[in-house]
Amino acid sequence: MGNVCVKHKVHRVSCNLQRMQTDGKLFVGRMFSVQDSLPKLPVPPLEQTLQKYLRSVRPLLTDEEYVNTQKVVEDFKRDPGPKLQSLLEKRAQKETNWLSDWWTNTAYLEFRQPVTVNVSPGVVFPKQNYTDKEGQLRFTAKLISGLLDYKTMIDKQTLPVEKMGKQPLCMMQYYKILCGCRIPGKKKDSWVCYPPDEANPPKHFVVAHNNAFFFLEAYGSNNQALSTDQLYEQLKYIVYQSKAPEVPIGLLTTENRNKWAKSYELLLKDKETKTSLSIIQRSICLICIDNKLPDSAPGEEESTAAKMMLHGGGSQFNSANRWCDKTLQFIVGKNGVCGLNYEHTTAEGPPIISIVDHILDYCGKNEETSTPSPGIKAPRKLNFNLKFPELKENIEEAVDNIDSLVKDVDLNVFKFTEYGKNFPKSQKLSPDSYLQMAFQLAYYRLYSKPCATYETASLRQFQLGRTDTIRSCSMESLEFSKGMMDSTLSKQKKAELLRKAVAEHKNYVAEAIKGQGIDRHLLGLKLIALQNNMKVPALHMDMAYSLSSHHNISTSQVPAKHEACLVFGPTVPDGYGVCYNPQEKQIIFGVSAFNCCPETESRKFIDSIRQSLYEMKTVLEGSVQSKL
Ligand code: COA
Ligand code: HC5
Repeated sequence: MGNVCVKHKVHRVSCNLQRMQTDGKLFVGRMFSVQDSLPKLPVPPLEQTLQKYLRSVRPLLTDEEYVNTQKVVEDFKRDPGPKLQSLLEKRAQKETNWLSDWWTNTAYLEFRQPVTVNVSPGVVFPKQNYTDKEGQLRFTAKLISGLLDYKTMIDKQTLPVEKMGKQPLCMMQYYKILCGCRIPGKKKDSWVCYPPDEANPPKHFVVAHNNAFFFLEAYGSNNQALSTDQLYEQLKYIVYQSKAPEVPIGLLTTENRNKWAKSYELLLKDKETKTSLSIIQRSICLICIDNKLPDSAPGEEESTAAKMMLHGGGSQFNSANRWCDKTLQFIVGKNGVCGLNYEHTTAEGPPIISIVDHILDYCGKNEETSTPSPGIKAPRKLNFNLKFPELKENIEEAVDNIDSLVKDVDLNVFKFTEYGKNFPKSQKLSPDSYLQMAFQLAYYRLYSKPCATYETASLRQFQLGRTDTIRSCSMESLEFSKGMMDSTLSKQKKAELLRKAVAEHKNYVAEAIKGQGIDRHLLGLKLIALQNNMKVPALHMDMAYSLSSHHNISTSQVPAKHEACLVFGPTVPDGYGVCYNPQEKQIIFGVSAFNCCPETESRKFIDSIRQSLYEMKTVLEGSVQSKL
């Protein structure tokens, strides 16, 4: 296996992730067996990015605007483009990944709005069949056992290396999910991570119930995980110890980050409170046992559940029963409603979903295999002393703010059951590109214009890779959308336009996942200018750049084995957030918008997506595929 050693700097910790001692032998886990041989993220050629950029903005601009942007790009190509490109290439030679730290800062740590709704996605699990408190706690205990089972594979690095096609993927995100936490800062947040091979890795959970937080040890005296029955007894004890709702201190974590940072600083002044905060940060994850669930109209149960996962329903429901800085919060609600919320700084959706799929498989098995662990201790309630009157005021303000945010979120879940990935596959079309074209058509039908659209592209083929943007709106998608709305066109012609638009999108995807996308490259060129005390280039100040970065549709495909529904908020006030889980015979969508924007409405967009999916199938079935 060789002497493989990856050093990766995180903000406060550096971890030697490859070497660990297992049963007295030096062990290089198979999870990281190819880590060192993964390619480094390339810096794409400047000329290529600029050409692609011009193509991508074309459908969003008038002729006159486009001519102007062409000139801006030409100027940039002469100066300062080449200089910035060469500086960026130098950075890329030095760093394991020229983008990853910049991305963590720009996309996450410097972002000042609340992580709730704006950053942290929610996942709804398939409904479980418990109906009372005992069932809720028994399911929670089993969920924890399933999680610990998965955690062993992370800790021992025995998880198989994930692949995309034949390409192995970077597994580093898995190492950060069950040991990390975001920390608020006044201008910029930071995060901590206590990975398994560092001293004192996390061995406890924090359980939230009735807005109180409890320290729950996961392992007994000989490092053996508590059995499911033992966990159940511990959870029962926690519930018994927290019969009445506590001061909703968790709401502070749903606040604007600067505000939360001010409160956090005050909290740290008290020694006991500081210890409580550290216990939360150093935990494996949060387990939220929720109490209340708002009534849902018939057919709305899944959307209500999705709101519970995204924001907790407001101060009257479960929003305070959370610690939103924590990377992972499993949420077990009443009547079988469960799922999770995760803070996005350290990981993308797929590793999270891999854990979810494992837990749901584990919970689906009836037999109880775990044996009791000796030497377990009773859970301990964490104390928070709100010494400063300002803290109480800040909590009151947080109540108002979360309630306004909750009111503003317009969220609906949509299960399209007519067909799934199977249909586009049968038409020899990429299901993902096909769905992206359905979004383009859905938007065009409602607004008679195209819009900048974001789709996540995975960069995990590269060391420490995160994401790039797939600009799904293209001239081809616009031609397709217009064509579909034109009653004079034949099905044959419409199908051709669809195939062309899908091909264009698929090509963009193929390039983006190879590190030849344009958005992160353009971001890099801007950040390297700033780092070298140069001004922001005119290209980045041009209206085409801001317009094409104002994503009225922000999307992400996150496939899951189980019937999970995934949701996140829009990234602009007048936009839609669309997360989709395409399964073989159905597609599950979570669609969000903001109520404060009169032009957007999640139901309206869902109806339009549904219509697009029907119409696209009809035109494909009513046409003959060209042999060319
Ligand atoms: N004909 C028939 N089948 C086809 C096809 C075609 N022309 N093109 C693709 N398919 C098949 C694929 O083989 C695949 O088969 P499978 O279901 O057996 O796996 C399936 O259709 C899906 O392929 P496709 O729809 O093209 O998508 P993809 O799996 O390649 O994913 C992205 C595309 C962009 C979603 C993916 O590359 C990516 O980057 N994902 C990252 C998402 C992410 O990280 N999200 C979370 C962010 S937090
Ligand atoms: C549970 C899965 C949620 C998916 C979250 C996701 O896709 O986040 C995107 C991350 C990225 O870098 O593209 C961001 N987005 C929500 C704005 C699409």
